Amino acid sequence: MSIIKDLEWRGAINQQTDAEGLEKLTEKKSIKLYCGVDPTGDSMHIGHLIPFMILKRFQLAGHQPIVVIGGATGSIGDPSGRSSERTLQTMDVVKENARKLTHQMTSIFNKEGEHQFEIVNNYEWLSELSLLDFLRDYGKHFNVNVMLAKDIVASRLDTGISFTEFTYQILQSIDFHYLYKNMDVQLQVGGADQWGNITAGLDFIRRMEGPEAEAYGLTIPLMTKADGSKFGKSAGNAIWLDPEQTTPYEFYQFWINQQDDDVVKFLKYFTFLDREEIIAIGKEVEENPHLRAGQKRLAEEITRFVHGEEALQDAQQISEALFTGDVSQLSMRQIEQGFQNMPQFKASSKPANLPIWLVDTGIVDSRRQAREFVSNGAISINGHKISDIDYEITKEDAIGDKYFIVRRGKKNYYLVTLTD
Ligand code: 383
Repeated sequence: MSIIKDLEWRGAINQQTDAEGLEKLTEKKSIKLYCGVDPTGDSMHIGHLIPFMILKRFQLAGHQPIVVIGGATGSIGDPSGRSSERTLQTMDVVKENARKLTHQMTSIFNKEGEHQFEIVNNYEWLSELSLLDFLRDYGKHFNVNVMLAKDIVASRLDTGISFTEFTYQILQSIDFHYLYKNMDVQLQVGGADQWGNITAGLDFIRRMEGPEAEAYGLTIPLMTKADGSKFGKSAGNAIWLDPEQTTPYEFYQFWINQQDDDVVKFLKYFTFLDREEIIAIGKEVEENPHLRAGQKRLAEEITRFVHGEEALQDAQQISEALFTGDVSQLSMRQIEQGFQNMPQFKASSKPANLPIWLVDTGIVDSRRQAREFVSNGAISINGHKISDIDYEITKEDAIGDKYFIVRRGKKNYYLVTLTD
């Protein structure tokens, strides 16, 4: 199957400038293609993954991906998909973000022993441009009427758009032309929001290099969910690729919690599993939805891809332990990760009567209630059920002399950290 047919099957194509031409070209030879990301933040989120995973798919089919980190464009800010003007960030912040994104991109897409993405920063060429060169060599080829008609700009005419953001499409066009001319790049890939910028670049390439210039654009649909809720958020927070901002455990859980209706679509977008396997998993999801085999496979594949095998194992062990209640085997590192966003309490290491300790830590409101929970067998400490209301809890019970994992009922977990 051709790479383009594979992308079509995955539902990953929104628009193409010349579908037939691109399919022919990619079947004929190994091409270079690119996608850009602006360092407007210090981490990518899962929405960014899709286009870069598509670059990876092209690479697996024998093509050569280039990533543009927008050190220059990011200092301006793309107006696409935004309803209001951005606040400029300092150049120092943009540079630091660019460094972090480059690092993130490298750790996900340039793993040892695999083919590498080439990563370039458009600050390299865009920062060299003088104002007069910009106006004479580039500005002259852009028609303001055409620029105004682009969705990105047209949608902002009511509320207003600065000259700076208005100019953004020219910068991205200069990139495409620069990469076409100097690095032989023939295709730009991006999300549906990038259509205006990508086609502006293609027009510019033809203007500079003649109508025969062979370059293409391809966009990917905006990700949607079957129930209409917004994709990529969990409890209102974005799912970041930076493990400090979204732990690999939370990341894994995000995928595990997806609905049956979305699983096949996400497997097509976010894994490199082939058609047969995805179809087989889809069947399994339909026949035995309660097993959640699709969600598990999705979470496993994508967590391994983004965070690596070790982080995946941690995430799986934490999930398993919290599900079964058998938390006694968790390592300190796993406890810290798994409980980061759960209720946390502190206690001194003095031995204490369990019901009283539960009240003193703040987990239970009253001694009467605490005694009830304990005698009913509702309380486990570090995976062991304790139903003796006279039980003395001591430092020796703590995991690593530091943590008590308290479980009340099936689902309520609390982490108690010893302060001394
Ligand atoms: C900069 C210079 C180029 C080509 C592209 C760019 C960045 C582009 C942009 N992209 C988004 C971003 O940076 O703003 N102008 O956050 C997102 N992308 C990709 C994809 C997406 C887009 O990085 O749809 C989601 O991830 O295109 O919003 O020469």
